[in-house]
Amino acid sequence: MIHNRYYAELEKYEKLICRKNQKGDYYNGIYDRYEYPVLTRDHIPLHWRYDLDAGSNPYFMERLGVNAVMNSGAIELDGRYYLVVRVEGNDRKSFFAVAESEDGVSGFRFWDYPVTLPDTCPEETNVYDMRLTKHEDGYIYGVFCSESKDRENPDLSAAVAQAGIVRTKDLKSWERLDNLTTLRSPQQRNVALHPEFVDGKYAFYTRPMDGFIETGSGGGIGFGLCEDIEHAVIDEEKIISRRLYHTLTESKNGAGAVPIRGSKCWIHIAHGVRNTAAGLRYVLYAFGTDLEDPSKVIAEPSGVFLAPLGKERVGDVSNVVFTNGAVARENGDVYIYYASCDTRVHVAATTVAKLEDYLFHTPKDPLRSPDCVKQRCELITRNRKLLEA
Ligand code: BGC
Ligand code: BMA
Repeated sequence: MIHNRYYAELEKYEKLICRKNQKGDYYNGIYDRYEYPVLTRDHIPLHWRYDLDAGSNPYFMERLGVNAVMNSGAIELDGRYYLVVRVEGNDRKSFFAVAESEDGVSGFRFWDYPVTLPDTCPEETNVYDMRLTKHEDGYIYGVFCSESKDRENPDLSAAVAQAGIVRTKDLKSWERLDNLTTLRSPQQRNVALHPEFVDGKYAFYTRPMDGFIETGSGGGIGFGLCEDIEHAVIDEEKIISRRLYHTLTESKNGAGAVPIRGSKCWIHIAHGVRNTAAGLRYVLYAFGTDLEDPSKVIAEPSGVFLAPLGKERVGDVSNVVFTNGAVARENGDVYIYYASCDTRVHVAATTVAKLEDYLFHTPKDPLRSPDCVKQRCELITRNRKLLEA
């Protein structure tokens, strides 16, 4: 028999899923933040967490709790929105699950079961942060981080991060391909596949790093080509978005959402990390690359695109926003799915036109305080003339 309490909890759950979302008060002209997160752990179906049977679960306890839902790949298929969500169980292991919505800003519901990835790497302990690419070869690719214990290092938290690759046509059956091999970088995280062939090859954004946490000599977001997606090997990784001293990318950076084809450039929304007394701070930044040569940066606005704000600032890993998925619709609307603090998923809405205006008309970072003051004074002077006219 189903436990009585189930029905009371189900009512709360349905109320949450059916809650309409709307744009919040925050304004910067660049994007609108929606008021409510689109996904939280409370969006996980009750029967994924509770044993509903009153006989075996007399107290109606969560038996397999979910700690957080975050960092989602995103895709639009036939006018509907799908997130491939990183779900983190109470046991700290992550897995993927598909959530679907009609309008992309509310009503996200998980499918019947989480994604079962082909289990091809016995040493793999954890998987997370899938980027979904609708590739021109006709497949949808998922590139994610595959993490294993570093057996050669006695430190218990020493690990190895690799880029796992799967493909699908329907988000239901997934074929696992070989992990990406980068000949010059021992570890990889935050890898994304470009949606189009470049010089007839598959193009990846990589993030070379020496160790598991520290990128070390890894200079930033890399770009590399490979011939065979089923056994992907990249030799040279060209650094396209470099880490820089005293900017938001000083400690690390990495590709975020798969780049969006605009009318002037490929639009990249990436993350940058700096170290602080309060730990690592993750923010989003943006840049644009050449439509013909996506490894060539042609727009580099200064500073933060999106940083954790208000309630977004607190969670399991505080002071973090992270994106690995956005949807660009044919009409130019863009939905950026970002997680805050490894805890929940939000959406910000904008358009391709706004993003390109932002990319090409936001001043560049002059990199030194005196030049930054000069830059700001110029703006103030121009505006004062207008205000006084
Ligand atoms: C966590 C990731 C994190 C990475 C580096 C992994 O074990 O699951 O969320 O980004 O460590 O800190
Ligand atoms: C990692 C990322 C994310 C996470 C972030 C903050 O490096 O890959 O999984 O959101 O750290 O913990």
